[in-house]
Amino acid sequence: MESIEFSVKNGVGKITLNRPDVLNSFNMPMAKEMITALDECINNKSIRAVLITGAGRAFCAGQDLAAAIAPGADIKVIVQQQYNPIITKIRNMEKPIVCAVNGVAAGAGANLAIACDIVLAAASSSFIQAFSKIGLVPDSGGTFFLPRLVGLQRATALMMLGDKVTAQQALEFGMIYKVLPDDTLMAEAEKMTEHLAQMPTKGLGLTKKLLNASMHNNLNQQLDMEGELQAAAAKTVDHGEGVKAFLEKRKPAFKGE
Ligand code: T3D
Repeated sequence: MESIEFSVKNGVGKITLNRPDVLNSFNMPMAKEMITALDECINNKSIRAVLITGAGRAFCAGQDLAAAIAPGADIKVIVQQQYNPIITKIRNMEKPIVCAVNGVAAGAGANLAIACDIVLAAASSSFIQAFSKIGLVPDSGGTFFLPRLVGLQRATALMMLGDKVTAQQALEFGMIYKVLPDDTLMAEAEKMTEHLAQMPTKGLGLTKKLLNASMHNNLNQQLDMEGELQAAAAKTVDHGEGVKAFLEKRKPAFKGE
């Protein structure tokens, strides 16, 4: 892979967007590599949690604007073949995904970050719904996730004005989970993702499935689904191990099964 780095260690699949000269903005080759890496995270049983971050001073500046206006470029194809599969794979992967936002996250980069399960941000990082500034509409699931995270009024203002949101503001708005000092972000993100990878990951995957469904289900549908997936969780090896370890007063050894 040339535009991303991908590694697997301690149960964690780590994806690093790696085009720092253009602030890790997406062109088609980078998107294709990211899709391949996400597929590996989905299919490889030894990967039990995923970490997404960026190389250099930015997280991701969204679409590579030079690539977007290159001869033959078709925006509909770009959205359908780059961003939609990435966001769908992130949401449908039944494994926890941590995003470590190491610098500016703009356009599709901002929406990629907030599609992840747990977002940690460096204190100096920022989020910009940059689309409106170049006459585009937000994509990459932004119009789905942002109003649900911060409310319709704030999402509308951020998406129309394209204002820069600091990491601290993003935390106060409910867009992200934690702000960390720049120099400890990566170590903390790796520690959290490795911890998640040792947890009962089948159950975490089912939790994610429930949270996805809660975006459109009514209460009765959600209660039914909770019953169904609780029954599935109760049949996992990890549930048996968790209860046994509790009763034996020892640390559980979860396998993600
Ligand atoms: O196909 C489609 O268009 C549909 C899909 C749309 C999805 C989208 O994401 S649309 C939104 C696209 N992104 C943007 O509009 C953001 C553009 N970038 C910026 O506004 C700024 O770069 C930032 C606010 C992110 C950071 O500003 P700053 O001052 O820290 O850095 P800079 O100097 O602007 O950028 C550094 C370099 O990265 C620079 O190149 P140079 O001068 O060193 O050779 C700059 O051109 C390059 N760069 C930054 N963003 C992009 C980019 N090159 C290509 N595409 C970019 N998006």
